[in-house]
Amino acid sequence: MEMAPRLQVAVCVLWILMCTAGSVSELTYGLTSGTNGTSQQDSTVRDCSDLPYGSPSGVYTIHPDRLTPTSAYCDMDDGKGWTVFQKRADILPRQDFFKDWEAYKWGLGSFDGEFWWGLHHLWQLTSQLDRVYELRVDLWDFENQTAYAIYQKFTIESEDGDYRIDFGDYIGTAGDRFGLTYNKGMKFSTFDRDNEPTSSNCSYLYQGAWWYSNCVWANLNGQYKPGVTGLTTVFWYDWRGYYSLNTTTMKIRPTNTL
Ligand SMILES: [Ca+2]
Repeated sequence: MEMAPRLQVAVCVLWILMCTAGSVSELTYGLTSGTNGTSQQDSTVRDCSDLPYGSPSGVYTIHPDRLTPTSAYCDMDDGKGWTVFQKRADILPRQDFFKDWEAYKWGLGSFDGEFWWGLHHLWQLTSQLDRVYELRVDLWDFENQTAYAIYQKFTIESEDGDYRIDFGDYIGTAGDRFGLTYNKGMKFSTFDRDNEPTSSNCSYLYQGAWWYSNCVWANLNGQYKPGVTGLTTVFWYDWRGYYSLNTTTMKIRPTNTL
């Protein structure tokens, strides 16, 4: 009998924790958080690099504008605190990436599987005056080969600028004869928001969403089609041509913190 009130308190505390975690994941506009829940952080945590050293990789609540709690997947494996904004992987159920502007603005998918974090959050982070970000792209094929591309000074403009992309020097093994540099300075386009200069619709042609120009040599939000070679797949042309890749990630971290 003595245990009953304590048990009741424990259940209530657990219930409150579960409800809190639930409301956090609802703030992510279609993105669902990991099964391990979201780790709440205070507003000084703007991106994943602000997490305490030794924190495990996972989903955290960060504050890209120093105010708004936002769930993000943090890759802490190398201790540098990368904020991951794109992931494709051989995970079921398959996530549809052929989505509209609002989906790419606010995010799509699941932190447990494939996801796009959201252009709004990327703009919030990369427009901070006191932080300069580097972008790292990692690629895997189905033959256990991997390649990467790193770009310095990665920024995204606001929605008024259609999330125009800019970045500096490339280093890496994926190749950038075309790579992402082909699309440098371009606005983001989805099938319902054609912001690229061609007379056609690159998003429809390549079945994805990207900073298309005329049109693209790296289509990481394309259709996930293992074993297929073609324009609509998830490809990085300079590395494997139009081969549909196994896994891709895109992530950022500040290289200077004032
Ligand atoms: Ca067009």
